[in-house]
Amino acid sequence: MTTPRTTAPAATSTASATPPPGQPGVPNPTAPCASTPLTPLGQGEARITGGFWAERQAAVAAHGIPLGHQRLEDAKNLDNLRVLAGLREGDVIGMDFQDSDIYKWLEAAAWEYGRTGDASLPPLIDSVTHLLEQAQGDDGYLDSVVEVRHGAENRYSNLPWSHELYCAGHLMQAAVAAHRTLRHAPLLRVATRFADHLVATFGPGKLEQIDGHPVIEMALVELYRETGTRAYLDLARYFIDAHGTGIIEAHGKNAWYFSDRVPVREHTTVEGHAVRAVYLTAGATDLAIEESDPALLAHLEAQFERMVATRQYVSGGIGSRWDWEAFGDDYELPTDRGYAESCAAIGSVQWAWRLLLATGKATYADHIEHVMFNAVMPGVSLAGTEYFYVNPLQLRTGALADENRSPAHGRRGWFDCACCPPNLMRTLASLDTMAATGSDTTLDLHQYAPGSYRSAAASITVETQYPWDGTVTITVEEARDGASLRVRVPAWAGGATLTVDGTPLPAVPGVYAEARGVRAGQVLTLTLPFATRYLVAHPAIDASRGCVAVFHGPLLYALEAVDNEATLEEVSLVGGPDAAVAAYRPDLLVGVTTLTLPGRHRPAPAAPYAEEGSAAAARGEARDVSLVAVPYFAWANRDLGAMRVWIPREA
Ligand code: FUB
Ligand code: ZN
Repeated sequence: MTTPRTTAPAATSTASATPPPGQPGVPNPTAPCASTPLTPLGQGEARITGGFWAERQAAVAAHGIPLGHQRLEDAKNLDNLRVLAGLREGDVIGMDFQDSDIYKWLEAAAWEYGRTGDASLPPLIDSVTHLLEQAQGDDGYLDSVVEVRHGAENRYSNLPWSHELYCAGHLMQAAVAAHRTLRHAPLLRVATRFADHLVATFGPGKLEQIDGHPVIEMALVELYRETGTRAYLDLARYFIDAHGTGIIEAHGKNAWYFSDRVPVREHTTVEGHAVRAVYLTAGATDLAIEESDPALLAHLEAQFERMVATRQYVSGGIGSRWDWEAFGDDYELPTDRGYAESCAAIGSVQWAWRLLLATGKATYADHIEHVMFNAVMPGVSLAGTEYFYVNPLQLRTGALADENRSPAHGRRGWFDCACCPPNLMRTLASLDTMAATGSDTTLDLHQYAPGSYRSAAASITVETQYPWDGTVTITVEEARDGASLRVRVPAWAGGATLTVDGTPLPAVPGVYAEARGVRAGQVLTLTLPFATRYLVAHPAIDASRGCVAVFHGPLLYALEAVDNEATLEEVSLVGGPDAAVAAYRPDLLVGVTTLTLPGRHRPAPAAPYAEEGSAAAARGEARDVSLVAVPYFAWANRDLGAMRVWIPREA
């Protein structure tokens, strides 16, 4: 046994059985310098207490988070820290960014504690923190893989790939979460010691380098918000503006992949590795917020709009290329070989959340809803125990599971590269605070989930069966004089209505409906028509041509082989969406609305290619079939077989 690196006393949190009330969620723009029309609520102020999201959160909390800790032991992530701390002999194991899985899990545990007060979590957070304290260098540096595998002399020598600042960023995000929910000083100290080391090391006239994987930018801004240390914000600005200046290229690496081809303030689109790209733009949005920079903000809004218009799947997934886990060209959105990494969808939500806070525009809350339901949630099983890394929109009959991440395996308990599972955990555990925002005069409801939401102006309770039904009932519990309640009306919800104690108010899709001067005891009823909708793709998205994607309310639907006896490659839809029959099935997939759609099965010809109009090109005899579709997020929770989102459409 080697000598322990430090003899730091065991970390102890000040955890009590219940979290401190009203601790801010993520992120928490500061006042007065932050320029946001919307202000986040704390975790105690925004509480999802039931319904769809609470059930998904509960599954991950009951199974995913405890199992996640075990996986960190099984995959040797924690042993890596023990080796670095001198508590264990041997080498480190795994990816360069192996420490980041620990930090994302820590962040999930911290938010989960803030959400529920689960008393089993603080001791785990304490023990991991103590290990971090023991592993951290005297100068604040902390990275098990670099220190042990490559040697301390090689710190920051391979920043495009080493992920040292990426790991630091996730550490900081975990520390901010634990400080907000647990007042956890020891973990915050580990993070600020590392941050102080980075401030001393990087920047103009110092080491003028960037990490190949952003996240440090968002993290430093959040650490600045939590501690008030201005140097962290300054360093975030340095890293953001250093992108696109040729630093990565000078290492002989591909600037496109690393979001380093064009400066953030000049880029007109997103490109390269998808998670990297949107983590960087999310961090830049944080900077625009903190520095009240309308030019940067407008630029980022345009970039976001372009991403959504040209490089996003109908599910909201992004990053279509398996090669390099990257964005493709405009409209390059294959359905069966789509990549759409779970982490990339999470990054898209993080970016949209910051744009929502910065602009107050309902389109960003719409985006969060859409991506959470249809691109993030497919990433985790209904049991909360298994995960998809890759989220294509089609799995072919007989698909071969050719590698670790292949969706043809079905969801998996963990991955060699385990970025997605703990990312999904932290996203669900912190979701409550994205549901509403508020101020002295308003309370804004962005997402519909049963719960209680409280700003300085008003407090409300919400009841709803959403996303299975479009009625949202809001009871005003308390309200200051003149308080306004603003409720998002989704852009897809044509015909939506809002009443206050039965009196109608304007409810225009795509903006917030506002009830002014609400009083305690009033009941607002938002009604969103849940008609089935068929969406067609832009003609340049070749893979989806001639097909429709089926939506019902906010949810994207998919056909699965397990529900349909006809071969999915040979079916088509006939008739319009009005013919769809929706039925809530409490017994199926922990309760979902299924859609029965009129369709047709036509056996395919044997020849792969045949002259147009020839007998060889003719298909077999058509027969009418009823196609059963389930929400896409719930696919692959039963017998794994073929699945498709885009369905050919016959006139
Ligand atoms: O590089 C760290 C993470 O691993 C990325 O965000 C994921 O795409 C995966 O490559
Ligand atoms: Zn991932």
